[in-house]
Amino acid sequence: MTVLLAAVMLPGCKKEKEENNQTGLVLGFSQIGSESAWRIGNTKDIEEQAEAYGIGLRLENANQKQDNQIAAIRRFIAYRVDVIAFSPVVEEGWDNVLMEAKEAGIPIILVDRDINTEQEGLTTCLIGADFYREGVQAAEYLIRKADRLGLEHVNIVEIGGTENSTPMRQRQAGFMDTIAGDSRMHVLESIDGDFLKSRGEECMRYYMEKYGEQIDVVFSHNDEMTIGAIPEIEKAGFKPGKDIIIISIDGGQEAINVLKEGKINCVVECTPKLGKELMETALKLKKGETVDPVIHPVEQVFSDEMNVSQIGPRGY
Ligand code: GYE
Repeated sequence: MTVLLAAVMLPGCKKEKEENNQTGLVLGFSQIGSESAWRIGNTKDIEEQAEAYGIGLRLENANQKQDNQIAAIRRFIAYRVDVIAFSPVVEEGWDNVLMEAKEAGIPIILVDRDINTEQEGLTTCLIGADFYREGVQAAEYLIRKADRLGLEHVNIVEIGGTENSTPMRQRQAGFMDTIAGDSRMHVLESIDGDFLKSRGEECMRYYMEKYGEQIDVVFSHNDEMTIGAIPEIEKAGFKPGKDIIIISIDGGQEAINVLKEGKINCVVECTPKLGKELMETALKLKKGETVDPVIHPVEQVFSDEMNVSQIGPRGY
């Protein structure tokens, strides 16, 4: 009965969302998927802000597949939305579909992640975090922590985000560039954990079996993978946050709770709240105004260097 009702009601709800456009603007948005609390928070924020701004939103979830995103962008073109936005799962492979949008005269906004194209001028701007800086901040925390503990040799294992994605590439580059100047730091291995909790778990199990007590630090590119990794450290008989330094990125509520328990040492914030900037930018583009090519949100670092009990509710 419930399923039937949902099936009957869903298309109606979608239409309502698109028709809620007091501004006369329809925005097509292709989201990557629902792989993390970050992503779910990002989708929710974009839906809420579209509603608040009176912008009609046509949102499609690509279930982590680039092909689905390309198909969604083609549907947005056919539907003749005013502006197209998307969070590209990987950086390469967008030239053709973006040329089609350009020929149709529809401006493109990149949300969250960047792309690499052969042709220039296919997109108007990028609204997303400075991932390189997040990697630098993670490494700077580690250097301070090693100083405080008086460590002379630091073995690091890395659990990386989706291969060929901007946050994976930039977080790794920022981190590696920063530790390169510190002769105590040694990276034992880096593996792609695809930003998924299940992969974080698998990677950590492998690391514990292969390196065991040699591991001093886990640098994980997002909270989901960190939360997947922690029980594997415990199962192997070590205390996360004490025997092994745990560094994560995102700052969702679940990870902040674990930071408060002392099982994570540092979480670099990456905010999913990009909806407001997205709506403002889409409105400017509709009016034919120019927009800033890159918009980075302001972000902070949460760690055992501060009074963690005072960190307020995160909202994602
Ligand atoms: O860190 C991760 C998500 O692109 C910033 O994607 C985003 C990343 C985020 O799945 O949790």
